[in-house]
Amino acid sequence: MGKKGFIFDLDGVIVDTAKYHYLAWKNLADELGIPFTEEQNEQFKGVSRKRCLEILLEMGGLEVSQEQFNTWLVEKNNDYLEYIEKMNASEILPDVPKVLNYLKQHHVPMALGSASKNAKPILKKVGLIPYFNTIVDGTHVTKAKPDPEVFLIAAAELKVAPEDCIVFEDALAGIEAANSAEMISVGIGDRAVLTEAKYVFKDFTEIDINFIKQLAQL
Ligand code: B16
Ligand code: MG
Repeated sequence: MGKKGFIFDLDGVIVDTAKYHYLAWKNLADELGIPFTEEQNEQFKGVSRKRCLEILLEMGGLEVSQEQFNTWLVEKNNDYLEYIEKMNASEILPDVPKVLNYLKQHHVPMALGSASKNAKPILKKVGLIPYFNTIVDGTHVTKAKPDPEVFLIAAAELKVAPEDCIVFEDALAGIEAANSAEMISVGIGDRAVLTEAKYVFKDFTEIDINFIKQLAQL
């Protein structure tokens, strides 16, 4: 076994942008007369923007032209961008810096592996860019989670073998992606949802630094 690498999902792991995605999708859903609850928003976690809109339209039983589809995609994203414009370091989820700082101090390579095309501006807003050796996001991948592409690119860029990578994910699709890349999956969220994760924690406050030390084999 070689050097270890850590890969972090963004939304739901490092920051809670899911609430802003929800508000922006809700605005569009209201406009289209499609009922949309926070529960339904669960299906949108870890899923690409395009796929989210397809799901929303399926929920409403709507079929639309490519042009209309693209207009709504832009509308949703512009709305979302207004929410993230106001983000700052206070939105980093509790105890995430504890883990990032520990790994940084021990020179463990770290990557971001997110489906979001807005990952870089969000990391900039919250001041976490310097922690990551590489940022692999929705602008780099052709296949969405549960396809392992995003994590495999991250591992290659970290120059760490996939089986030596540890992935932190809040979405089931992301856990599946990590598992099919033969990485160690750590679920952040509900044990009942993240059934396939090797380990599950409610959030980072439940993670003991000794656990990280062991995973990193320090
Ligand atoms: P954007 P993650 C994902 O981020 C979100 O969980 C998902 O809800 C969103 O639709 C997707 O990013 C695309 O985001 O519209 O910003 O490109 O969890 O993979 O960090
Ligand atoms: Mg996520």
